[in-house]
Amino acid sequence: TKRVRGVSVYRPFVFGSEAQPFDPKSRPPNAPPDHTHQWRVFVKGVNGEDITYWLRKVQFKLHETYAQSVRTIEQPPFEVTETGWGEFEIQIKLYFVPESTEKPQTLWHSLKLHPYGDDIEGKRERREKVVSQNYEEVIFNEPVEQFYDVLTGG
Ligand code: SLL
Repeated sequence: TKRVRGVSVYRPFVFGSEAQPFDPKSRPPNAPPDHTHQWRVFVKGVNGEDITYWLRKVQFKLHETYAQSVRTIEQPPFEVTETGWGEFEIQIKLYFVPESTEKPQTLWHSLKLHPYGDDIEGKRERREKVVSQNYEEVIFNEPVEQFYDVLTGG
């Protein structure tokens, strides 16, 4: 398969996490007693854009304190919702559509559970959602022709 020489194609996406302390009056019934937060880690398109034309699946590797710490998500939404007590680094592996012939790319996200900045106490009391997300671009350098067509809608 031929590559498109001298061309790089950039595709934007967003990845990150959202976390919220349990409501003391209604903890999730199945949450272990030491868990304090519900959280979600995700990979998604910018403004809800469908990115499945280049992203095939996402593998999230959680802390080894989690049962089945490797979670593979094969269709959108590419996300994992969990409960827990601690912050840790999540390994996120992006797998591209087969016609791309691209190797998976790995990124890391620091799961944030706790608010920071001004008014930490107030934020805690209001159980404010803690959002930590990044805009990122995947770069496909000299994509194979069949994938270049997919990427550019040709
Ligand atoms: C810490 N280095 O000590 C981190 C580890 C681990 C978080 C955080 C619960 C897992 C379970 C959980 O929140 N693990 O279901 O037991 O802060």
